Amino acid sequence: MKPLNLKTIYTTTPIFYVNAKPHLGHFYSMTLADVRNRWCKLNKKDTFFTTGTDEHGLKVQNAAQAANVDPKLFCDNLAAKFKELAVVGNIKYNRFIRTTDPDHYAAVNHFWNVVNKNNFIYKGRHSGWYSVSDETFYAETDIEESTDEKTGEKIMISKETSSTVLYQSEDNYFFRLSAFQKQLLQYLKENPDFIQPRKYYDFIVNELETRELTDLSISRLSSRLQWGIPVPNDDSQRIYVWFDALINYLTSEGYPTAAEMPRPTHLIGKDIIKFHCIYWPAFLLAAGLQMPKQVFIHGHWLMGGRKMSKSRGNVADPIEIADRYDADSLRLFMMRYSVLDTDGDYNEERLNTLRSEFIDKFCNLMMRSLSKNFKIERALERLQHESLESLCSKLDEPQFQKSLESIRKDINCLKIDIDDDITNFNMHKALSKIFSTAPMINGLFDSYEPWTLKVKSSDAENDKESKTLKQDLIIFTALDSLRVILILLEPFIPQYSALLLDRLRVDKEKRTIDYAEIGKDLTYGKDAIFKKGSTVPLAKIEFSQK
Ligand code: ME8
Repeated sequence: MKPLNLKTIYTTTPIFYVNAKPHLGHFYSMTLADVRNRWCKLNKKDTFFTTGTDEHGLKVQNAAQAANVDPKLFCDNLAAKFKELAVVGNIKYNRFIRTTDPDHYAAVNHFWNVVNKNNFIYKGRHSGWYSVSDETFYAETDIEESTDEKTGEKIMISKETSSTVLYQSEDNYFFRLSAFQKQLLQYLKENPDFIQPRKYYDFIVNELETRELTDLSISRLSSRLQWGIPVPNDDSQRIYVWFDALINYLTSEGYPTAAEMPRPTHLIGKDIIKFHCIYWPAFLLAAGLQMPKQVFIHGHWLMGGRKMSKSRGNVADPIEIADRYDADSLRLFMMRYSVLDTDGDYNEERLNTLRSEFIDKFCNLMMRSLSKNFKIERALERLQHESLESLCSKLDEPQFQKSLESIRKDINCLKIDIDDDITNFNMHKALSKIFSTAPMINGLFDSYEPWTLKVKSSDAENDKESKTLKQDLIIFTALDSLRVILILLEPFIPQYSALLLDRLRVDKEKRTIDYAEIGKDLTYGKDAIFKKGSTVPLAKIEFSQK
C-alpha cells in the first residue's frame, strides 16, 4: 500500500457482520462510498477507500456455532461473499479489511494499551441488559417487556430495535465514556457539519445535552465470548466487538506506525449512529487521536414499505439482481433514489423504468448522433481549426447560435454543479442534474432536423457550405455533450460509461475531469463506432435484459 498523506481523501463504509450473506443494504453503503471515491479520483485527488467485514463478537460466534463450523472458517466463507459482491458491483476499494487480519489485531492491542495508559480503562462489575443481535447493552429505561412469538414466554426487548435482551452480570473492563460528555458536546457545537444530515446532528447534540453518558463495558468474559481479541495481558477477557471493530478505520491507514493519517469521512447507516458519533469520537479523544473529518448517515432500504428481514423473506440479494440485469443498473437505481435522510423502497419495476429511461435518453442520443448520414470526423476536424463560437457566427442564425451556446454553458457547468452533491453523498441531486440535460440535447435534433440538411448539386456554393457547417455543429454539440456526460457518469455506472466511451473511441487517458468540457477533446470518434455491418450500436444490444 502506498503511504497516505494528510490530504488524501479517505472514505469508509461500515465493516459488515459476517453472520449472514450480504444484502441490498450493504451494497447501498458500498456504492455510495464507491461513487464518492471514484468522483474524487476522476477529479485527480489522492484517495483511499475501505470496506470490509466485522468478524468477532457473540453474534458471529453464535452464527458459526449454529452452522457447526469453526468460526474462522465460517468468517472466511462469508467474507468471500462480501468480496464477491464488491467485484460484481464494481466497488473499487483500496483495502478490504477483515477484523481477523493480523495487522488489525496489532492495531487494537496498541490502541487498548494507549487508552489504558491514558487512564481511561478500569475494571469493575458490570450488570445490565445485553442484546446479542445489536451487540450492545441497554439501560433499564430503554427496554420493555414483551412476549416471545414462538414460545409465548415473557421476554425483555430493546424499545429501539425490538431485539431480545438478556440480563448479564460479570467483571469487565470499562471505558470512561462519562469523562467525554462535555468535550464531545463542545466539539459538536464548534463543528456543526461534523454529522450529516442535520437531523442526526440535532439528535446526537440532544442526547449529549439531556442524557448522562455512563461508562461503557468494553470486554466480556472469555468463558462467554471466545471469538474475540484477547484483552492485552488478561486472557480471561475478550475485547468487546465495537471496541475492536471501530479501530478498523485506523488499521487500514497503517496505525500505529503510519507517518501521516488523513482524517476519514465515515459513511454509515442510521442504525449505528451512537457507535460512530459518540463512542468512536470518545475513543479517539482518549487515545489522543484526531476526530474523523465527518460522519454521513444514510437511511435504510425497505421492501414493500417494510424493513428487510430474513424471517419475512423480503431481502433483496444484490448479486442476484446484478445477475438478472447488471450491476450498473442497480447502482444507478439506488443512487437515483437515494436521499440520505429518508428510507428507500426497493422496487424492481422502478429499476426497470429507470434503466429504460437511461437507454432512451443517452443510448438513443448516441445512436442518433452516430447516424451514417453524419460526418463525425469532419465535424471534429472543423473544431480543431476554429472555435465553436467563431464557426457559429458564420451562419448568421442568432437563434441557432444561442441554442448551442446555452447547451455548451450548461454542460460545462455540470462538473462544478455536481461536485458538492457527490462529495456530500447527495447522489440523487447530481443524477437529476445530469439527466436533465438529455432533453436539451435531444431537442437539437428535433428543432434543427440535421438529416434534412442534405447538400444537393443544385445548391449554391454558399448554401452547401452553410448546410454542412450547420449539420456538423449540431452533431458535434450533441456528441460532445454525450462524451462529457459519460465521463461524469463514470463514478455511478463505470461499466456503461466505459462501454459507451469505448464506442466513441475516446482515449482512456482522456476520461478525467479536465476533459469534461465541450471541445476539450477532439481526438475521438474515428471509425469503428458501429458494429461491423450493423447500424445498431453494440451498447444498445448489451444493455437489453439478459
Ligand atoms: O452494524 N438499508 O454491521 P451490519 C441500508 N458490524 N443499509 C443497510 C441496511 C438496509 N436495510 N441494512 C444494513 C454492523 N445496512 C457493524 C458495523 S462499523 C465499525 C461496524 C448497512 O452488518 C448500513 O450501512 O449490521 C448499516 O450501518 C450497515 O449495513 C450495518 O451492517
